[in-house]
Amino acid sequence: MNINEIINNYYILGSLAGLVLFIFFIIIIESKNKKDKLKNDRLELEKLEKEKEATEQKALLEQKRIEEEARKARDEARRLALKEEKRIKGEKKKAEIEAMRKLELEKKRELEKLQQEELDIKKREELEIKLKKEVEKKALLEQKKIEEEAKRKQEEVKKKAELEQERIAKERKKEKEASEKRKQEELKKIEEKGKTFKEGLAKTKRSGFLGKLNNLFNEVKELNDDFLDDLEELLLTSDIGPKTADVLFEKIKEGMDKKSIKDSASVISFLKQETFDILNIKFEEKINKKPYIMLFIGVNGSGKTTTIGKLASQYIKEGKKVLLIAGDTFRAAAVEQLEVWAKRSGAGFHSGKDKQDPSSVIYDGIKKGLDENYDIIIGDTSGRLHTDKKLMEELKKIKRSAVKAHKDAPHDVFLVLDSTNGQNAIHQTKYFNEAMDITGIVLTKMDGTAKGGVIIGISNTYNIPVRYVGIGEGINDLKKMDVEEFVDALYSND
Ligand SMILES: Nc1nc2c(ncn2[C@@H]2O[C@H](COP(=O)(O)OP(=O)(O)OP(=O)(O)O)[C@@H](O)[C@H]2O)c(=O)[nH]1
Ligand SMILES: [Mg+2]
Repeated sequence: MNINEIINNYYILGSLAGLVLFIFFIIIIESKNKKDKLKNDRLELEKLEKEKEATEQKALLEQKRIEEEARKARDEARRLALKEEKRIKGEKKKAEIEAMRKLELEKKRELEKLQQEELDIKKREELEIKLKKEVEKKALLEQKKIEEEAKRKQEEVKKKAELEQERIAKERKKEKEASEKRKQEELKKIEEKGKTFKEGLAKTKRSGFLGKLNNLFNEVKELNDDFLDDLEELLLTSDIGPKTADVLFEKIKEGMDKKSIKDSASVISFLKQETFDILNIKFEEKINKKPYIMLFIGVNGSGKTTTIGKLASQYIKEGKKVLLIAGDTFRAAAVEQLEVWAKRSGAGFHSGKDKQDPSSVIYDGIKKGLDENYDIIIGDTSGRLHTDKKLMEELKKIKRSAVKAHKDAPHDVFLVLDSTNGQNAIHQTKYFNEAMDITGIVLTKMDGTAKGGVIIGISNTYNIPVRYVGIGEGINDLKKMDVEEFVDALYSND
C-alpha cells in the first residue's frame, strides 16, 4: 500500500467518520428539538388548561350573576303584578260603585217618569170623559135635527112622488091614447086597397117629365131645332138627373140626325125602350136562402118600416115564416109601428130595450130567427142622414153584427128612397152605397109625386136594380119591380 492509497483510505475513513459524526450530531440536535417541542407543547397545554379553567370560572360567575338578575327580575315582576292586580281590583270596585249609583239614579228617574205618565193618563182620561160627554150631547142634538130633517124630506118626497105618479099616470094615459091613435091610423093605412102601377104613376105621367113631354108634343108640329132646344131644357130640368138627361138627349139628337127618330111617337117609343134598358138591371134573387136575411136602410121617413110591413105581408101570403127585427131603437114609436105591421101581417117580432145598441138588437134578432127556424128575417133600421158620418158608421156596425150572427147575412141590403126627394135621392144612393154595398133599391111614394123620373136617373147612374116600388100607404101598395109593366104604365096613353 502506497501512501496515496493510505492517504486515500484515510480520507475515506475520515469522510465516513465525519459523516457518522454529522449524522450523530444531527440526530442529537433533532432529539433536542423534539424534546423542546414536547416541553413547549406541554407548557402550551398547561397554559390552555389554565385559560379554560379561568373561562369556566368566569362563565360560572356570569351564570350566577344572570341567575341573580333573573331572580331579581322575577321578584320585581311579581311585585309589579301584585301592584297591578291591586290597582285593577280597586278600579273594578270603583266602577261597580259607579254603576250601582247610576242604576239607582236611573230607577229613580224611571219611577218619576211612571208617576208622571200615570198622572198624564189620568188627566187625559178625565179630558176624554169630558169630551165624550160633550160629543154625546152634540150627537144627540144632531140626531134630533137629522130626524126632524128626514121626516120633513120624507114628507116632501112623498108629496113629490104623489105628484110625479099623478103626472106619469096622466102622461101614460096620453101616450097610450096617442099610441092607440097611431096604431089605428097605421092600421087604417094598411087596410087600404092596393093600387096598380098605372094608378101609382098617375102624377108622374100627368105633371112629371113625361107629362111635360106630352105637353111639348101637343105644341110641336115637327121635330126641328126649336123642338130640340125645348127637349133639352125639359130633360135637364126633369128629375132624371143631368147626366142621364144628357145621354138621352144626345141619343135622341143622333136618332133625329140618322132619321130613325122623325116624329113625336118615335121619340116616345125611343124613350120607352131606353127606360126599359136602363131599368132592366140583372140581379140575383135570394129568396131560396134559408133564412133569407134582409136589412132596410135609408133617410128619415123614406118608408123603410112601411115597406118592411108590406113585404112581410106578401111573403106571409106566400106561406113563408117571417120575422121582423125592430133595429130602430132610437124612437119608441118606431118599434111600435113595426109591431103593428108584424101583428097585421102575422109576422114574428123581435125588439130590444129602449135605446139599446141597434147592432146588438139585429144580432139577437137574427139568432132568434135561426133558432126558431124562420124563412125570412127582415131588419129595420133608424132613418139617418146620408151625410152623417157617425150614423153611417153605425150602419156598418149593424152589418158587422149581422155577419157575426150569420156568415152570409145580410143577403140583401135595400136602400129605401123617397121618390118625392127627386134628385136628392141620387145623392143618397151614392153615400149609402159607399157605406153598405146596396143590393137593391125600393122607391117609395111614387103615387104622391110627379118626380117618378128619378128612377131612371138612379138606375142609370149606379146600376143598382130597383127591386120594389111603393105606390101608396096600404099593405098592398108595394109592387115588385116588373120593368116591362112599369115602363108600359109609365108611357101608356090613358
Ligand atoms: N103615399 C105613400 N106613402 C108612403 C109610402 N111608403 C111609405 N109611406 C108613408 O111615409 C111615411 C113614412 O114611412 P115610414 O115607413 O115610417 O118611414 P121610415 O123610413 O120607416 O121612417 P123612419 O123610421 O122615421 O126613418 C108614412 O106615413 C108612410 O105611410 C108610399 O109608397 N106611398
Ligand atoms: Mg121606420
